[in-house]
Amino acid sequence: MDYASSDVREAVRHDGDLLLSHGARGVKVVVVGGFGVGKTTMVGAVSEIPPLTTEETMTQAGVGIDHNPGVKDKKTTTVAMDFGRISINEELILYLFGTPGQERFWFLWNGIFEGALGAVVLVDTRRIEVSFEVITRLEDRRVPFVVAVNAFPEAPQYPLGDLRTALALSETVPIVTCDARDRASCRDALLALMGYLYTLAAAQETA
Ligand SMILES: Nc1nc2c(ncn2[C@@H]2O[C@H](COP(=O)(O)OP(=O)(O)OP(=O)(O)O)[C@@H](O)[C@H]2O)c(=O)[nH]1
Ligand SMILES: [Mg+2]
Repeated sequence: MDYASSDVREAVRHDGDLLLSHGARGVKVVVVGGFGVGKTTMVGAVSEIPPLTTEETMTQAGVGIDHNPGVKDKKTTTVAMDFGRISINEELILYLFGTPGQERFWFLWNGIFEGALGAVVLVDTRRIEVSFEVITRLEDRRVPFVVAVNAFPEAPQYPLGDLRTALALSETVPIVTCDARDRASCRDALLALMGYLYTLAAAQETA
């Protein structure tokens, strides 16, 4: 499926304020990223409804199986998905699905991405390497995405150009910084994705 398709043109109308031509429309968006980058935190922070979470306690049984260097204090992990909702305006509602970060649950991506128009890739600059495989998979699926750097206080800050190079992103992929705990910041990241989807759809229309 080509995600930058007529669906996007139908879903996103850019009239200065992302207005739709008619009626409220729901758009499915996925929050994705490596283990412990803040996906569940982001969905919970930005959702206007109590988020659905599927957190399970991490136990000794996962030692040696789960890849968790750098996230030693983490007590729970997503085992299926997160779900939340945010109304951008009266006509555009985003349904947010967060993926599990542990690679052993990545088989669930197939269902989670079904019908999604785009994704926000959360990145933790202390562990950029956990994002490589995620981005490769999105590119393989041809899912449009923006990169949102979750600015953990103790994380190194790199120039966005350096991050673009490190993540091997094309010039067109937007990179924004955010705080996954902050609603307005997460909303801005989602708006960056909406704007990007519009740009892709408009380019396709004129092609
Ligand atoms: N300081 C700080 N902590 C954060 C931020 N985002 C998330 N956290 C914390 O980091 C930890 C990981 O967050 P989660 O939201 O569970 O990460 P996740 O990506 O959903 O993790 P998995 O589902 O296990 O892959 C939690 O303890 C959060 O409270 C942030 O922006 N700043
Ligand atoms: Mg999670």
